[in-house]
Amino acid sequence: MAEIHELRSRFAAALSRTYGREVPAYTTLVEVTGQVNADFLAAHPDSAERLGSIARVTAERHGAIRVGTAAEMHDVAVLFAGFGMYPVGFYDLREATPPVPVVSTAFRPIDPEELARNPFRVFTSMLTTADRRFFDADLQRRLDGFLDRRRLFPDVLLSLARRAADDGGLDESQAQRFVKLATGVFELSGEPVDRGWYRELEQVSAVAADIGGVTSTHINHLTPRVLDIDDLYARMSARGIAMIDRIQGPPRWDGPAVLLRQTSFRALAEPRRFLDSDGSITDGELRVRFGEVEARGIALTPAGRTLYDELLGADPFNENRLWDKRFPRSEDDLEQRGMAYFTYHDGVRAPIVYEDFLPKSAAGIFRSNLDTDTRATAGESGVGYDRDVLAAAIDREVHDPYELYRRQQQRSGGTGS
Ligand code: OOG
Ligand code: NI
Repeated sequence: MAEIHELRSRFAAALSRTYGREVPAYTTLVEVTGQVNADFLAAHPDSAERLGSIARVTAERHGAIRVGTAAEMHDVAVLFAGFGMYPVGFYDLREATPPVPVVSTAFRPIDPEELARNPFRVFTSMLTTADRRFFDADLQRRLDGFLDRRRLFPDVLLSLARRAADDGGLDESQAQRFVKLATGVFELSGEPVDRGWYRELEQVSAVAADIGGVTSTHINHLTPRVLDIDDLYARMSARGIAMIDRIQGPPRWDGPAVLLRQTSFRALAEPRRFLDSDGSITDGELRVRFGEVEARGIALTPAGRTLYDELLGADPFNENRLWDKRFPRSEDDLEQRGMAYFTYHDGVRAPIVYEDFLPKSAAGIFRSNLDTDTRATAGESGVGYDRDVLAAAIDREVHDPYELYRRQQQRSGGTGS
């Protein structure tokens, strides 16, 4: 039998192969990431693996997908449970600047042993079609109708996922089928795109068009993990790949790596076929899929996170100075101020790696890859898309990331903050 973690590893690897075929710049990114990691490991043999073994880091990816309805989100939850990935965290990107009309969660393993085996995670966003600040009643009705008519996930795929989740794995032939079908649903479809409909949605939001303008879904980026993101940024730029203008997340400094630093390159124009109103099919292109890379640091407690958010919200020109002055300069400081999570096996303190995402960075990543920002009209959101609504839609618990880190710390003999 192929156990769940084996299914997850194969799924991540299969998506990586497919994405590399479809988006050649991704292959370059993975190559350069591998070189940076090898050099970093050679230069820092004692510390490079403190936040995860090199085997884990080399295989580590996160993907991002976007769906249109609560029913689709429910199917996503069924599918990912078959790979041992569960919803963690609630991100409301409508509150970002500029706003994106989605709410999101991340599907990922939640047990430390499972994370160590393969931490594959997928940032999953759901379109908020009932939010009147973005969609008027007429557009919502047509959009919901379009979304209700499509099926993203075949029944056979969902039943294989249920079986894997129930039995803790699948026999070899079913495992192969499961991974193949699951990878297939996230490939870019060759179906012609209805030009008028796509353009209408694009007027509201490019993300709305990407989600509701087509009859399928796709992975829109797949992100490798790098040990030195500043080095990676420089090497990619030297190869002539234009990265976005900054690294999202905490600034570069010589103190402890915390949370998550990410950067990306712009979506590439890819050939697509379009269906025009007169019934003719023509060639064109769309920019939807991009490249991203990330470096992970220590998970912060709510107190640490509050300080992070405060410093990040401050004057950007002062960010580095403020950070140097106010952020804990060492793991000892972080621990003393109760600002980060650690394990304490056999009296040895080790940092717990941050396994989640950052809403401000996510908004920056969304934005860096769009030609136009979305404008929300004034007014009430109309419908409460909150964590409980999401949990009800997918009929499972949306885990609180802090709770998971705290539990891990406590189980190792720490007190938990
Ligand atoms: C998701 C953007 C967020 C990240 O790493 O913060 C994200 C999307 O583009 O759908 O992936
Ligand atoms: Ni991402």
